[in-house]
Amino acid sequence: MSLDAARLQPMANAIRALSMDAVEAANSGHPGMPMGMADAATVLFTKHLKFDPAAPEWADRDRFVLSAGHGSMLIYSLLYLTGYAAPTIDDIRNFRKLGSPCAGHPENFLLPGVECTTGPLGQGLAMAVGMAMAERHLNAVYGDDLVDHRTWVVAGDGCLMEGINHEAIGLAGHLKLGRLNVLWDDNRITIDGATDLSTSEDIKARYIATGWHVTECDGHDFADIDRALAEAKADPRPSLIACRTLIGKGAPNKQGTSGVHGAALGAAEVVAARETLGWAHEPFVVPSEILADWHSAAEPGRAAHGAWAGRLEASAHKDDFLAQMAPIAPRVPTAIEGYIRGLAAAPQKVATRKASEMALGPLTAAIPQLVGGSADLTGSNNTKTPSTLPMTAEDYAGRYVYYGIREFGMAAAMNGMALHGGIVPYGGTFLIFSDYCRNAIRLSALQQTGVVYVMTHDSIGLGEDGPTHQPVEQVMSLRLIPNLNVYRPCDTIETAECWALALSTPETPSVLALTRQNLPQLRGEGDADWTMASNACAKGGYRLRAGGAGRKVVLVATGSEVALAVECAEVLEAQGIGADVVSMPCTELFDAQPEAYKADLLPHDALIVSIEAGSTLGWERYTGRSGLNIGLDSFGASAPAEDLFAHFGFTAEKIVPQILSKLKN
Ligand SMILES: Cc1ncc(C[n+]2csc(CCOP(=O)(O)OP(=O)(O)O)c2C)c(N)n1
Ligand SMILES: [Mg+2]
Repeated sequence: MSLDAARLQPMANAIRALSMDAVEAANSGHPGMPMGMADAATVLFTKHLKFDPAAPEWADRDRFVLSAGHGSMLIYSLLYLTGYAAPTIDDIRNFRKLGSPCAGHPENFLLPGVECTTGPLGQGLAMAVGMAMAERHLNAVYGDDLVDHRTWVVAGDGCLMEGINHEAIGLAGHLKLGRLNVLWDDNRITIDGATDLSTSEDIKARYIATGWHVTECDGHDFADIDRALAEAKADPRPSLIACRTLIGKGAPNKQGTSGVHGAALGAAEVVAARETLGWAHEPFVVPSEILADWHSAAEPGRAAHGAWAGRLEASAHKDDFLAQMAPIAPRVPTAIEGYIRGLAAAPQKVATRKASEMALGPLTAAIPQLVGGSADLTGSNNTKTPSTLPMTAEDYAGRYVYYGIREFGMAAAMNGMALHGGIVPYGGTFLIFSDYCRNAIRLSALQQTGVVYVMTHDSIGLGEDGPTHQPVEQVMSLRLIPNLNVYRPCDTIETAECWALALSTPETPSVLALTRQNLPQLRGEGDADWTMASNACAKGGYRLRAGGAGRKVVLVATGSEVALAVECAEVLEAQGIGADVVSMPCTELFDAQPEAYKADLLPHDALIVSIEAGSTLGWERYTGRSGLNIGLDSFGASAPAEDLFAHFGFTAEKIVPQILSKLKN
């Protein structure tokens, strides 16, 4: 399509009209950003973005990330205008209403073409970094014929001001992700007013300092925008394109002010905007010749898709490529079976972080989609295996990312890789710093990605580093996040079982909470012929040891406290008190079991005792109000782990008397 402004301007104004009308109808939403970025987006979609509306999942499409997610009407307008099956004009009419895929902020699970869920400022751009990493990795493995696309981002002042932006662009600059191009909506307005209320930063200098190429353009001059985007594409570095824009452009009395950021324009201003824009059409009506121009913008992408399909058909790597893009769950059982059977034959007393590394050995060897990493704690998280060589700017084929001390950036990048497809990312840090990643973990869950978080040093059991490093509330608080499986395995076999489960739930992310300290192997009996079907952790909780006759007590424990529960049970049994031990590596999976299974494990006629070296809040749902909850509801302390467990009451000598006294009452 030519850069004829007479043709492009009505196309851009269609975005403006749809955006202001949808926000008006909902009486809620953000018209300013889509109206301000309509011209830049029109040049991007008509001249640069590689996309095929008929195939939103096409592997070699360019990725478009609307990091400034509040401007959701921008992407809804673009998807409708270019001819995606959804949203329909009725969906747009119902913007922000129950049942419409045009939600307040773009949701990847509601609309094909929305690559990721955005709205939490800064994370869209940080996920785009992960998408660009995935592209370079798959390109290195499969070559230009099959993988050769760009990642485009529209980000606002807010995305660039967030702390995660520093982590994300540092990683992108270091990895020289030249196919990542960020259009910055440089409108110098945020909610509170002009940006000079809160910042004096030289953003361009910061990007240059992190290894980025920076250019700028008049965000309302089609030729200038096109020039800047072409320059960004040509530069081997990731690019920031500062698009100088007027927020709410076209609304004559409100443009350029924060008043247009997040509220309907109002009937009078909508009339005035129609006049200013020369848009005489009814709300939600786009004249057919403008729609036809928009549809023709998709032609080059359609042709590119056809050519790509031909290359795939002819490629010697076709089968491998399709396997790379397919779900990995079917590969997991055979990858792990032999290893677990070996553990049954030769038990090992190791930390579960070490057990995780041991499980990752055969898993990463058999499953090329696994790309690991750590936020500068590789030797502590035990995340690297011989199969995962470093991914670097010189060799993107590597499968291990040195994320640096960028926990939030790592988590967001992993979301981006998972959403890109072809990669199943896992990454490590200390469990205590899960809080640094927390909103990205939440987005893993909301976006239904299979990211795996390897969170080691999971309790006071880490010892001397003290309370700043000792998780207390983290395990329980992560359990609060919907669609997130939190695993706390108790030994080598459970750790491998939990890994196998984590890699078998492509739409549910997982956290593995792992110990620093060694733990005895409790499993093995009955595991000589282990198969995925006999994976005991799959039910979330299971009876590890059955008590003797006259069972009066059920001890429910996780991770490092399961061995302690076994010890307590032995003391009770010696006194003639039957005590079961239930290992509960994943409460989420347990909660999903049939009532009869749960009632059999946690019967009403027994005293239920939970033991977990962390917050007790929440354990009542398993122990009942008359049960006993052994845990830690204060900060830890700095000392050797054994001393801490004794000090905080995690010994059979301290726990058994409490059980006996409860039984008497
Ligand atoms: C992490 C986060 N903090 C706060 C918000 C609330 N919020 C939404 S938009 C916005 C201002 C963003 O300013 P800018 O990116 O410049 O957008 P513009 O006003 O230019 O459209 C804020 C604070 C959010 N969505 N995410
Ligand atoms: Mg702004």
